[in-house]
Amino acid sequence: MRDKQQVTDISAIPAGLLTALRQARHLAVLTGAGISAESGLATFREAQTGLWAQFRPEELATPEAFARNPRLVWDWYAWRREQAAKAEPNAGHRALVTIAQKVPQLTLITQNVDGLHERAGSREVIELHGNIARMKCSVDGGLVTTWTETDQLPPPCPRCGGLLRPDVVWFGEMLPAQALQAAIHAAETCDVFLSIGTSGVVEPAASLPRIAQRRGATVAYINLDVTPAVTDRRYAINGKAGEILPALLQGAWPQ
Ligand code: BV8
Repeated sequence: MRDKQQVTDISAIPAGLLTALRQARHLAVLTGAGISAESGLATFREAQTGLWAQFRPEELATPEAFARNPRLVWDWYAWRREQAAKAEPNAGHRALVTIAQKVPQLTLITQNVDGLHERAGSREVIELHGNIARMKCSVDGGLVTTWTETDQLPPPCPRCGGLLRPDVVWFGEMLPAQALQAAIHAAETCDVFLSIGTSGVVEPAASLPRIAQRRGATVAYINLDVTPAVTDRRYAINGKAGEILPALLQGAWPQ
């Protein structure tokens, strides 16, 4: 099986974490850009490439940037939409789909807007920051699925003529209340919390693992450069999500 070839040395996974996973009633997972890195999508921390190298994401992913230069922001998202559409889910995304079948309850929370978890087969994904493939009107806020292609970019909303924008949460904007509430509830009630491929900078998502830890859950950070501050029931595993997640799966639920 393709994914099996990517299983790294299972001994790298702490036994305590494998036991906690096997016994978990409710597993909560938070993912960041790192889980999509092996699908070829640049993370936020990496310098942007080509035309976009001159910009920092934090400068473009804001209402102010869109107000100042809607065409520039629209083109950036059009480029990212194209990248996401060309990308394929990787072994990390797929391992989470299988792990969801092994535990009584899995709540998958993502900061990513690339839609790769759903394309891998995950269901009921909590998209804290929206989805780059969806468009909404920047004036009435309603979703827009079809519009007349003209040379005017961003296109006008067919309802009110306002400029269309991606249905993502920009810096300084509130997260979708229902999604945030569901994510916080999962962090408060899970018995194991996995934080995967995120630098843990952006709030309020970054607080979720801490909420889980405060409630006594076992928490594991899986990241390329995670701080090794391991304490009781808090694990830090350095490595690629696309290799560690299949190893977790194999180690906790041996075939
Ligand atoms: C909010 C969608 C209430 C858009 C994103 C001043 C004014 C206003 C707000 C603030 C302020 N100061 C602070 C804030 C709060 C702000 C914030 O947190 N800012 C940060 C920069 C300090 N948050 C907000 O604004 C949020 N809203 O707070 O509302 C409010 C309202 C008004 C005023 C005050 C408060 C909204 C935040 C959502 C922003 N939108 N995305 C888009 O995508 O274009 S965030 C965006 O960046 C991503 O979605 C993601 O969440 C984040 C990037 O983080 P990561 O996913 O962690 O990615 P990153 O590249 O950082 O890290 C990747 C990691 O993976 C690395 O550690 C790497 O080592 C690792 N990795 C790499 N490869 C692999 C790997 N790991 C494993 N395997 C691999 N192969």
